[in-house]
Amino acid sequence: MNRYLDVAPEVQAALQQGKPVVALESTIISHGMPYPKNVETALLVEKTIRENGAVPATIAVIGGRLKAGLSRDEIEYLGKTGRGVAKASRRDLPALVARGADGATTVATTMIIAHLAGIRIFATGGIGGVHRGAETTMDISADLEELAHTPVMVVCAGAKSILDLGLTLEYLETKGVPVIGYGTDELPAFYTRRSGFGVDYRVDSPEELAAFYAAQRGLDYPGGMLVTNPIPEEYAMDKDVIDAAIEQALASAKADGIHGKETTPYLLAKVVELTGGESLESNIKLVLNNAAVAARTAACLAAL
Ligand code: PSU
Ligand code: MN
Repeated sequence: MNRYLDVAPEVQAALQQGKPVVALESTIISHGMPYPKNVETALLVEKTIRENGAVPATIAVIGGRLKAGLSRDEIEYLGKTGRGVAKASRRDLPALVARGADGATTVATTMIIAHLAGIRIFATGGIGGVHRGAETTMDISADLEELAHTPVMVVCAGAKSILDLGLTLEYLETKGVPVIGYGTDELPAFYTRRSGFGVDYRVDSPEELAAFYAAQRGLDYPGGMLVTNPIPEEYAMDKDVIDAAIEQALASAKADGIHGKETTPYLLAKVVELTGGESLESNIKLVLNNAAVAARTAACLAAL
């Protein structure tokens, strides 16, 4: 076991007994949603994982320790402190560990810690990707590079069109990351079920998702895979409403001179502000939907 890693006893026991475990990220708690909805959602996601037959392991860095599995108090602390907790991507881990600091883990960092703990499946809302205008800014999320190197399956609802979805798919193809549509041929765009871009493979059952993951491991090369699970129809947003909010958010990010690691949290918060909380409700519903698919897939994988 890694010297900086603490695995919660329940998670450790499940892993030792070959029982299903699902990792969850914490940037979505500290930077992705406002308090107290963020804490309520984090706890509800854990409950959904349990109801679907797996043990949840919410991941974060606390006091310089890499944590796989958090207590209620730790989740409450991350949610309440919000942006006061550093957003931690791959490059931030050495500094946080060396300084004994706290960090809310992005998709990339959650994958790293999940893998160190031996967790194979991870559920979230949306991943980072290639930003619009990346051909000049070079703003490409470390999440994509992590998917290329770390053998964890990430179940998400696609990516928001704050990103360039076409370039994001190109990048993933170059890096050898399979993009799977769960029950769809089309990449979902987070708040909406459709993006106009096709996925690499359509899979309709957790059993087959587990088979894809097992085959990737059997091929013995590094890297994970991305499962994109469309938001349930009844919670999807109107495309025109969300597109207008995203355009406006992008324009104000430019006007405010936002760049670097602040870009994604800024855009996410702006979209919520502009859509009057409707997008927050959709966000919560799609995360729960992803948690259920991830837990059922983890159960199938444990049975292989
Ligand atoms: N996209 C979302 N919600 C999120 C994030 C992205 O729709 O909460 C968070 C995730 O933690 C993701 C991170 O890993 O933002 C990506 O940040 P960046 O683009 O700076 O790599
Ligand atoms: Mn970036």
